[in-house]
Amino acid sequence: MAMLSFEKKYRVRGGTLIGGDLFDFWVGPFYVGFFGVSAFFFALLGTLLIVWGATLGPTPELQTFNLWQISIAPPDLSYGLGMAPIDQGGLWQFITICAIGAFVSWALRQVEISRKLGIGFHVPFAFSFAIGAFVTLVVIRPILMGAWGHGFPYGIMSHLDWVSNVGYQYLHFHYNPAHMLAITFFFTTCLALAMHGSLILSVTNPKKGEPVKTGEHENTFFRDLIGYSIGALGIHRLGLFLALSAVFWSAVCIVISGPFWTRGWPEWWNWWLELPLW
Ligand code: 07D
Ligand code: 07D
Ligand code: U10
Repeated sequence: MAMLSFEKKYRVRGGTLIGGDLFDFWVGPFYVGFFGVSAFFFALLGTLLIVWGATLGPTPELQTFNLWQISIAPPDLSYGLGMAPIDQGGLWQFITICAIGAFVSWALRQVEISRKLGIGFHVPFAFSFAIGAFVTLVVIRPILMGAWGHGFPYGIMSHLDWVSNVGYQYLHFHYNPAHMLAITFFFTTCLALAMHGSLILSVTNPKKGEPVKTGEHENTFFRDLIGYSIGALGIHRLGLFLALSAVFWSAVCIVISGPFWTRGWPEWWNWWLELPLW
């Protein structure tokens, strides 16, 4: 079915989680829905708060609007888990609420669209892992450590400084075992996507005049090469598993740094030297 006639068929009422028919319409290509309005609201408000925060910054005029220099810092550690004045981290707290509001709205919008289409909830399920990692960084870990000041600053360069500083607080972050797992899953995700993308192109995009090949060719390539093919559905399951595992272990690696391990990560490996076996 051509895209246009398909859209006519499925662009009908229903499937909303909240708001009934009220926002059940499209604007151009975009589905709106209650969560489209709330996502739009939170994203716009959060962005405006960042712009406002930029004008309050210490570097006036041109510097203020250097996109790379804009940074909204969390409150000082001395504010603990309380609210801070607006120009001393309060803004960061409001922007955090807007960010979570926008991300969660976006996920629920994915749910409504999936319901309309009668497809699974795999996409919102996957996106919720990204939201989970963000919430781990700016809500869960700060709460476990007793201060909002442990969140990362909202700025392009400044958030890199935060990652580096926090990394070196634990001496050598590469020795964090969950960080190792996360990195391995990220690298494996790239390997899997490169293998899958290249295999599909090699089969479905042949030279002029050559016929398009089939799933049999895909299977046979990997059986000939490594003795096993995971299959057309299997590679997508594996890809999703690898990517979600990468984000999951990322969240684990940062939430254990501080709340559950306060020394350098190289020292964690002493358990090996301390095995009674030796
Ligand atoms: C390609 C999908 C499109 C999304 C893009 C990002 C903004 C920010 C905001 C001016 C893959 C849009 C960016 C809306 C503008 C302001 C205030 C996704 C694609 C193009 N980071 N990070 C980047 C975010 C964290 C780290 C780039 C966000 C953690 C390192 C971009 C978050 C840690 C490096 C960016 C977030 C961390 C980056 C490219 C949230 C650990 C880089 C991102 C909400 C996870 C790289 C200058 C990209 C870079 C980079 C955005 C969180 C580490 C600005 C939105 C705290 C080490 N990060 N990041 O392509 O070049 O993602 O930085 O959690 O080297 Mg980051
Ligand atoms: C948090 C992003 C969520 C995004 C959302 C959506 C918008 C809309 C709009 C485009 C999690 C946002 C959307 C804003 C945009 C439009 C229109 C994703 C998030 C919800 N590290 N490290 C990681 C590596 C070192 C350190 C993770 C590698 C050093 C710290 C990953 C190396 C030290 C932290 C990773 C390396 C150090 C991490 C990041 C190599 C520094 C974290 C991925 C090769 C000296 C962070 C949860 C991630 C983490 C993290 C990889 C080196 C420190 C596994 C490959 C040794 C402090 N590092 N790292 O988590 O786990 O994505 O965060 O050296 O906090 Mg590391
Ligand atoms: C995959 C795939 C596959 C495909 C695919 C894909 C995975 C099977 C079949 C998809 C992959 C690609 C297309 C490849 C490229 C993708 C990437 C590299 C990933 C990164 C993507 C990007 C960088 C693009 C990001 C773009 C975004 C997020 C769009 C930005 C959109 C907006 C700003 C609008 C958002 C819409 C919303 C919120 C809802 C509707 C709202 C509007 C239309 C705006 C108007 C608002 C209203 C009507 C509501 C009114 C609002 C109110 C009342 C609130 C206001 C309140 C105030 C107080 C102001 O596997 O193969 O192929 O394609």
